[in-house]
Amino acid sequence: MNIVTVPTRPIAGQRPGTSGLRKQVAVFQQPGYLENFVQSLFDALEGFSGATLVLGGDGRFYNERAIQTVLRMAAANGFGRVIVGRDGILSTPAASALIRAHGAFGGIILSASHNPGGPHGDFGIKFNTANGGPAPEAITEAVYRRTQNIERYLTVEADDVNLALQGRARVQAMLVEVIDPVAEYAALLERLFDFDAIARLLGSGRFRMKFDAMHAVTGPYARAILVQRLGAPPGSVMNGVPLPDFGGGHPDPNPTYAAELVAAMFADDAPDFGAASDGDGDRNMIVGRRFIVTPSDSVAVIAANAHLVPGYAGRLKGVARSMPTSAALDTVAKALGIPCYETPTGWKFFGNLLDAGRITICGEESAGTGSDHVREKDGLWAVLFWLNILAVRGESVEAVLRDHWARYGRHFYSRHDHEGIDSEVAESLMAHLSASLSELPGRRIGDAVVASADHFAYTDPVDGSVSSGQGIRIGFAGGARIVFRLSGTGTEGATLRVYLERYEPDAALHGIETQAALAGLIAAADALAGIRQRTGRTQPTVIT
Ligand code: VG1
Ligand code: CO
Repeated sequence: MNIVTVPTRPIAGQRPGTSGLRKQVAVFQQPGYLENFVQSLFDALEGFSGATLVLGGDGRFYNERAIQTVLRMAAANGFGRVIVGRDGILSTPAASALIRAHGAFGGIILSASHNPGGPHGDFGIKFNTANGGPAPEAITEAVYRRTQNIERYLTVEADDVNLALQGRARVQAMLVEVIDPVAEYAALLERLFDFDAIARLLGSGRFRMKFDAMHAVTGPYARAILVQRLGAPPGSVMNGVPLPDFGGGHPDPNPTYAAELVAAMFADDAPDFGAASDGDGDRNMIVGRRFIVTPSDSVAVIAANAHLVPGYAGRLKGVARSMPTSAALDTVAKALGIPCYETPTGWKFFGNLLDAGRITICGEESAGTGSDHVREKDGLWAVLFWLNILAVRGESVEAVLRDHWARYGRHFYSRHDHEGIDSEVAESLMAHLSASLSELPGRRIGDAVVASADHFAYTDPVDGSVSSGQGIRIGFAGGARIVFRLSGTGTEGATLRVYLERYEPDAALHGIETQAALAGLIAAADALAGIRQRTGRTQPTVIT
């Protein structure tokens, strides 16, 4: 093989965040930017000579160019085979499934997930290990260290691989298999859910659904599974054609950015069930008729109803949620008598628990839900889980939620995002809050008394690794809490996330509107952190 060694120099700022390295497209287009990161990744890894790599992305602008670059570099660095999705497409959960099914060394997923795409949008790259899950911090930090002293990258001279053509190709000695991005993933989901029951529901004429693919990666997956396999009418999938700029939208499934779906679900002739996924297909939003399901509630409902779903009946070993996710899941775990783990934000922290067989289902408040079937959160998996529950119970989404609250109590929950604030302002807000923590316990804020205030740190129960500085938690007497974090996925300025939660056992009070139910906490968050005064913002950019 003719390996070309290209001299290069370190480029600052290549530290992966919550989920891979995300930057504006223009940054990734700088000569050597992608190459430096990919070579640093390969330099930080060992034992892949002759091994298999899974490769694909969410179809955003620059996806195909980046894939061709990675293919040449994988060949030069000694991979034996790359499995790549046709047209360079692989959703994040589908990539995870392929890595596991093919015994791959790992996978490279090209995505900035929910961040906007297009020439003026964002691009991203992340590495998943042989278990199919996002690389743990030990690896991402080693990659980052390598980016700081890299001097060369390796590539080969070779023509582009025709990604439109399913089948085998070669990049010098390395085999490239271009595969259907949907087939194996769809077959995996079919083994978990009662497809016959769901097909009966969708074909009954008494149940209508809308799935919003937001012009992102799930379009082809949703058409193949919901329409072709389960018989939903073709109009059930909206925005189903992946576009390099996601149609100019923000492929983040929440009431603000999936406004089109929400409008349809609140219309007079609203369907019974609505759902949406994000850029790379790992998130989900669940909506009933005129009823939005909070992701924290969704994972709790999924766990509480898992006995109704063939792939999960009688086999919940434990559950886990990220720290800012509401404790609705904990309440279900307690009732089921199974452990509930609390991890930092980001799916990589669930990997060890899943691998060790300690948990079966896990979720995050940011619309991520998943299980041990892969090692990523999985948008369509959550949609099928809900459809399976509805098919068995024969009730509306709202009825399922009201029954859940009546049984377990309601965790009023909301996240307020302040996007695009000045980084220094955000850092100083967090620093001031941090400096005040030791004086807070015992203090009265509005009509609540602070019971605890700390930085969340996590010790992985499986490998003992410690992750500190994972968000500031303020707990109040009575159990309400506020969490403050800065986002680790944005590319411009900073995003302050404020997470608000209050438990209400009294069913007579479950109908209160969420923001009204949390008004006291919202005011307390501002009093504690000085959000308005420091950022000049009077309203959050996004409320979920
Ligand atoms: C956000 C979410 C987090 C999620 C991460 C990646 O991170 O809060 O829960 O795991 O995005 O999801 P942050 O650091 O911005 O809060 V995805 O679908 O963007 O890969
Ligand atoms: Co995503």
